[in-house]
Order: sequence, then structure tokens, then C-alpha cells
Amino acid sequence: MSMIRNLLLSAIAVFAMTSVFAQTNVFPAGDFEAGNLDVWGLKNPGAGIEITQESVNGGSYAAKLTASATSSNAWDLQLATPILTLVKGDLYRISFDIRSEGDAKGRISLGGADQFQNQYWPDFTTNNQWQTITYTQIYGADLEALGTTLELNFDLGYLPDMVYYLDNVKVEDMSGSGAGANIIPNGTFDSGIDGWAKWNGGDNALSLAGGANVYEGDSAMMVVNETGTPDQQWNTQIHTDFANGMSMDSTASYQLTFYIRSEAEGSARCSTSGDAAHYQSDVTTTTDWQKVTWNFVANGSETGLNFDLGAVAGTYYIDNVELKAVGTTGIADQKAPVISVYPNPASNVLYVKGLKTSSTLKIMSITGQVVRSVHVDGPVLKVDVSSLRNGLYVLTTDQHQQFKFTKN
Ligand SMILES: [Ca+2]
Ligand SMILES: [Ca+2]
Repeated sequence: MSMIRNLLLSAIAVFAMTSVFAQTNVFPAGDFEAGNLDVWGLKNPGAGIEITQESVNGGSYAAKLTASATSSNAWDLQLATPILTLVKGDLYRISFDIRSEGDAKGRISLGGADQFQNQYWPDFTTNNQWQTITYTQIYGADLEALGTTLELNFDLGYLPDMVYYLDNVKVEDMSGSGAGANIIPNGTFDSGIDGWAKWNGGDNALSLAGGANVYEGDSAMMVVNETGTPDQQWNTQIHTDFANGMSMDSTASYQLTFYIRSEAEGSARCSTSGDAAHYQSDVTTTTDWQKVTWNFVANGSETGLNFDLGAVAGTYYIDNVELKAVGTTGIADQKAPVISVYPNPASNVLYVKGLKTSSTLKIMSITGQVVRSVHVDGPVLKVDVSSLRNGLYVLTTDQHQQFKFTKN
């Protein structure tokens, strides 16, 4: 029996990896095969940025970037893509091929602050061999487009006189038409509530709604939470297993969408069940239907989905639940630890989770002035920000990861 099950699971995994996903590269000119740098922005040319045939990693042309004799800051040598068009909410994969004439490093920065959450990405290292550097996540967050434009800067100015070769810059949309099948077996509720079960909550927590309480079709799911338990969303929890007893594909990104409303303002989130759980951020619900989207990367042991509605008492209606694989996560991700900053904006206390113990967190003004240095003494750092002036600040870790928060 278990052998049959394993065979079935591996068949599903192979199918998912080979045929489900169609990525679109939104920057085909990134291979430099036009033989010029006309579409590129030579923002800071150092000792020279030019098209070259000296060293390529595909085709006939690549870019050659040479740092000046006094180069020291990342931005002292900077090449920018043109402004690319993104689909807001889609997941992206960004990759490029690079080599340098010696051991060196560089980083990606973004031309706009909110294109993919973090404007300054961690350093990558380079050497005299071509390598492909691929990003699907930054600081633990998927590359989900927050806006509709992207300008990618290659910051290669750290080391004086260093020479870099760059080729095959790709910006791939992993969502859209390439999405896989819905793995929620009964997400429309139009033929009943089959497949859904109450894991936590009162006697009347789970039922079927009709009439005006339906987003589409004949019926929707109704969840009643009689007693709100702040910060304990799991106290009212409705569960479904994925279709056909399947687990998620550990190489894939997933997108969950559903419609929800409540009879008064409420709070909802989803989570996954299985050996490792993912938790969506709380979403505020209102009397109007809203579409909620949650993107996350699977680790392969997830077997089901939960609606967690325990925090705020009330009656909730849910319809059109869809969970689909939207892309593979690729290889050789440069992963950094997951760091979260909350609440944001903050008035009195800011929490920063996931920092390295015994490191230092700097709080900088938007003009780069360090206004506070904080010693990290545990996994969750609590920072009193009550005396800071209102405005935007940048947090910088010892590993040069940067996060923005607003004091208000
Ligand atoms: Ca090329
Ligand atoms: Ca329905």
C-alpha cells in the first residue's frame, strides 16, 4: 500500500516539475546579444562599462564592467536594467551569469523602494569561473511584485580595479498561465461542505451558507466563532486535506486565493498542516467580500490547509478557495535567514525577529545617519522607538540586510 502511495506521490512530483509551469522572461534583452548596451543604464560607469566578446556565457556578447582605481562602495560601479514591467502580485525569479577576474563580490539593488520588499539585497561572491546566481526569495520573502515596474541595479564597485563579466540576465514571471491545478478538493462549496472539518471551535462553527451569503454559485462556507481569543487564531480552525491525499511539491511556489467577508469587522488567516506549517499574516475582514492572496514556498511535507478564525468573534463566509503551484523555486538560491519586523508602522515598541544573537542592529535615518545601535541579545529583539521622530527609518544588520519601518 505504502509503495503504491509513494509511486503515486512521485508521479505527481514529476508531473509538477516538468509540465505545469510556463515561465515568461520579461527581459529577453538581458542576453546582450543585441551587441550594444543601448537599453541599459550606465548609472555609474567606474573605469568603463562596455559590450564585449572577450568572455561570454552564451551567444556572442556579454557586458564587461571595470571598477575604477578608487572604487570602494557597491554603487561606485553600477549598471541598471531598463524599467521592466511586472504583474503586481505575481511571483518572479531573477537570475544572471557572472564572473570576475579574481575573488570579488557584488550585490543587487533595486531602483525603486517597494518593487520586491527590500531595496538592497545581500552580497553575492564571484570568482574567475562563470556562475549562475538565482533569486526566488529575499530575506525569506518570495519575490512577489509589489508594484508594476522593476529596475535592477548591478552594484559591482566594492573592489578597486576589479573586472566583471555579466551575461544572461533574466527576470522570469513564475505565475500566470503556468499555474497548476487547484489542490483544494472542494473550494466552491457548491455541492456541500464535503472535505472540510472542524478541528477547533464551538458546536456550530462549521456549516453551509446560501443566498446572499454566497460569493459565487449556490453556496459558501460559513464559520462561526463565538468567543474571540486574540493572538490565538487556531482556536477556531477549519481544515481540508489536499486533493487525492497529495503533499505539496518541495520545489514549488504556491499561491492561495479565496474570497471572504464577515458580518462585522473580523480577522482571518490560513495555515498549512503537515510536518511543517506555514502561517499567513492576519487579514482584516469586513462586511464586503474581498479576494485574499497568499504566496508561499512549500517545503514538501504540507498535506492540508486550515482557515484560522479564532482571534475575533463573529460570523465569516468563505468561497472560491484555490491553491495552485505557480512556479518552481529553481536552484542555488542565495538564502538569508528569515527576519521579520513588526508592527510596521510602530509607535512605541518595534520587534525584530530572526537576527543573529550578539550582532548589532543599526537604525538609520533615510539619509543614512545612524540614530541608534542596538545589541541583539536573543531571537526576538525589542526596541523602544518611542523617542524617535516620526518618519521612515532603515534597519541594517551586520550582514548588511536592510529593512524599512515607519515610526508614527
Ligand atoms: Ca550573451
Ligand atoms: Ca460557491
